[in-house]
Amino acid sequence: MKITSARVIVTCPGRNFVTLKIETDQGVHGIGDGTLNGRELSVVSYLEDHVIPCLIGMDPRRVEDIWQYLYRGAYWRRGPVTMRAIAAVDVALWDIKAKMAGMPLYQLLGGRSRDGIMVYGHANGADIDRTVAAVATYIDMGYKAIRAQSGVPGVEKAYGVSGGTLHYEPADADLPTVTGWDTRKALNHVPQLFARLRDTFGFDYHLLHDAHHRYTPQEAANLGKMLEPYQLFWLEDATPAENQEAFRLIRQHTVTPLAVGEIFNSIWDAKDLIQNQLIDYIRATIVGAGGLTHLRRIADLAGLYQIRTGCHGATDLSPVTLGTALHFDTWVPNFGIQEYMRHTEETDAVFPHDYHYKDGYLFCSEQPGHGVDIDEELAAKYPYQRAYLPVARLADGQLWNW
Ligand code: GCO
Ligand code: MG
Repeated sequence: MKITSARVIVTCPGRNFVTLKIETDQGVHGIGDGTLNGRELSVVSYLEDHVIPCLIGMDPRRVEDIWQYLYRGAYWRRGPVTMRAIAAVDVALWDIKAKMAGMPLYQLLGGRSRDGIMVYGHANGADIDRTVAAVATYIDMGYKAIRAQSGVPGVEKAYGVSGGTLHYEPADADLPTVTGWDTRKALNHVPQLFARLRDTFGFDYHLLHDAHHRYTPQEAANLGKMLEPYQLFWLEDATPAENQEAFRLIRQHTVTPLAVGEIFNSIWDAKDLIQNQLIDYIRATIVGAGGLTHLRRIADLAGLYQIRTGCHGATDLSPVTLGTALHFDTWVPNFGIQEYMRHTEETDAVFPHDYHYKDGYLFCSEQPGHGVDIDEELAAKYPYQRAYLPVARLADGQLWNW
């Protein structure tokens, strides 16, 4: 069996997606996602200029060997661009393998471990009242777990607050929007938000919060401690994790569960955090961390330490990644939760799929493969549009972590 062609399709049905389509001499094709929010065309070039020429003629059934070839064979290891390109190939190859086997992908991973995938949705509002109302909407829709963010008084465009309710898209302009940040004000505000939420909705729902890398370890420890009475499911990205040791300080001061890893691209980004039990949930996902082949290694390492998965699932991860993550989630023994930010109708139409939401859970496709395809004709109607994530600045103008 041979790979006869591989093509990159860039489409922007409201936001940009980079999709790889691999075709074979047996008429079976596979689809992979390589989207890197705000830096999409770098992955396109990496795939077209450096990966696809090597793939033609290869045996698509050798998923592991091709992964090693693209990782070790490049000499230059890791990084968001390389690992997304590898992920796109890896997922397309798993798709082909599962289609050849006539099985939904989770069967090849080891079969079903659970009936449905518990997801969390994003409730946000310009102030606490509006966030409370947004959480109520999610509860009405059956969600068991909800991430809550709210505008911080005195902070211009605080992280995580959007205009709409169900669809939130941070990459909102063709040059980075400038947003504000003030740690002191946020530390006053966030505990008040969760006090109100628990007061209003009780303790039966899981509540999550994303700190989006804004705090120092000491400030994050303080926040975690203040949030303890409200029993969060997790506090996410409490501090940047380039220095994995930073989480030790947070850990020593609070029992609020910690999640990190949406920007990780390899097991090496997570190794110390996992082995020292400094986190509770690992957020790496398929497209970010080198595909299914690599993500399952991260999950297996995490499982040794009772650390559970919590795959990143923002809108910049295409339906191909979400659909594939649902197979991973259906199988992985140490599953925790899956993030679910709904795609727009336009996006869903470009990527036909049959995974579906019901009552707080997502259910993966039962079709052979991962179950997500691309409608190329429709995709061609939405040409690439440059869009960047915002930056954050403090009141004095200094750049901060967005
Ligand atoms: C999340 C995230 C995202 C990211 C986005 C960047 O927890 O879902 O933090 O919303 O900001 O994926 O591209
Ligand atoms: Mg996040």
